[in-house]
Amino acid sequence: MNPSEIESIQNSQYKRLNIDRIEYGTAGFRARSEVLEHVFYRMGLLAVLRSKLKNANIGLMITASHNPESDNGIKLVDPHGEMLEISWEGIATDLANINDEGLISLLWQIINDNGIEMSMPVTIIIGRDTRKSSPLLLNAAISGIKALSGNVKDFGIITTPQLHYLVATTNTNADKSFSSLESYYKKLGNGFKRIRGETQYSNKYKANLYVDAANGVGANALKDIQKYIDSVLTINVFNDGNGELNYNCGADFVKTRSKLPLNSSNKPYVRLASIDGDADRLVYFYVDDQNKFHLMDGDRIATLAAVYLKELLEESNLSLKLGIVQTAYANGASTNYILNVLKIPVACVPTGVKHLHAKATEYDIGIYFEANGHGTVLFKDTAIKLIQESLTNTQLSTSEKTAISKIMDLVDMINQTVGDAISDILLVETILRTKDWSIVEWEQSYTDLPNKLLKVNVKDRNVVTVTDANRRCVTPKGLQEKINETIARYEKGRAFVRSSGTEDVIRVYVECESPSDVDKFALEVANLVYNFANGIGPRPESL
Ligand code: 16G
Ligand code: ZN
Repeated sequence: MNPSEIESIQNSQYKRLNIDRIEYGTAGFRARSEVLEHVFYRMGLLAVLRSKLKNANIGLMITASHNPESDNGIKLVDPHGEMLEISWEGIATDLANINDEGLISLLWQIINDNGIEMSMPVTIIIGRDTRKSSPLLLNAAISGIKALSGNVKDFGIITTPQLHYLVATTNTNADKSFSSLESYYKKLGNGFKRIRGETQYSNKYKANLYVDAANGVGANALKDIQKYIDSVLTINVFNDGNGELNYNCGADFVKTRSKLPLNSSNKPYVRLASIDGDADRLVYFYVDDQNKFHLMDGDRIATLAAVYLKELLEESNLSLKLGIVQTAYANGASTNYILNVLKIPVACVPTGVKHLHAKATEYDIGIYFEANGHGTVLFKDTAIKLIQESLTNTQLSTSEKTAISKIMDLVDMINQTVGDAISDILLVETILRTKDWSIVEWEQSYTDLPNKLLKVNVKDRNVVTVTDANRRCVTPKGLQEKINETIARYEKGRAFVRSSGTEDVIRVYVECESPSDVDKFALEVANLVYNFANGIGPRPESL
């Protein structure tokens, strides 16, 4: 850092507020927006250091996803569009919490520990969701970037997956020019139109989708993608910004409450979808003629994609290994279906996109989804090369060629940097149309086991530590044994507990065969957590 940079940081208006320690959690910092200005300033500083270290553009996304409008958050995006490397999460946390007097020396420490070459010019790519607090916080981040002489490329209001895409593609553009949103829409939209080919659908599939955009940034993106997909699919957007962000709507609301969002049609069998506030999660749903709600969550999207890719791989005769990555929250029935019916390998990893993404890169084609609707499909570079080469192979049969070119269209249509609700909608719609399935046929592939998710308030959520992809509790001592005894009393019982990475609570998940047992099962496990982990507030006695 040169003297004028140091002076600028020392004189900055963004002084640390006297707040509790704040952590770079599962998906960056998230808190009430009014306490975050100094954190954003410091993340501006950190993004410049990371960018210099990597000699590449780094992204900053300003969003608190499905949290209430009053919250905000920030996360760093690494050069290939992936989440910030885990070893830097601690650095980000330290930098956010250090008092103002220690700031310069901590910056020096980061620079020296990592051997960062400070003279290199860098640019930080920024995006933000629609929150009202974002412009002010954006200024704080820009101020941090400029204090260390970084350049800013501000894409304004965009979805989180768009920011990931822009960072990744900008860093791979041969001339280092900035990618555009137009290139994103064209890539997705063209893949979607091409793959359609001459497929005729007539009966069950209707090319008409209703999407709840959580009153967030996804509403713009859905309206924009419509321009690139012509009338192949009509997307009717509701909760498109006239109401409050994420309030009684959006993918998280629909998944956790298992009910229709505000302003939703309740016409039987109409295919509906919800995305979240920054458009990286997607769930589908419908109501039947008894007005019963049916949810098609991330597990369903993963299995649908797996069915399709498996068929295409068989038709193409390409020898590529397909695998699926889930978390412990995946419904046991979905895992069973993948292993025993589809006969595709499944891996289970801890919650959080970075874990799923990393594991999925191990397969030639890796499908990953969290039950909450975040996920995508990854194609290894070597797999893409093989697909491209096969397209020019004159020995192949017509059906092999058709299948291979469809896989290539999928590569275009799918945002591989991170789960992307817009791209995932195109994927789901492609498959339903190809199979001429209504949402009911989609649901018929397997029956979910009844399940329940509860929260328990405790004095210190860090007392609960877990291992084995969140499935086994290490501390408090004795808790896991008691949970095991409880599980043993329920047919097909499965339960696990873990501390949330985004809220100050312990989460409890249970599933079992009998719908009438699941509430009791959940309460028993929640009470064990309450007792072993110094529960506070009301005891979990009723749901
Ligand atoms: C964040 C994660 C999501 C995870 C959730 C768990 C990203 C981009 N998002 O939203 O993957 O499922 O946190 O929250 O990583 P929890 O720890 O509060 O249950
Ligand atoms: Zn989100």
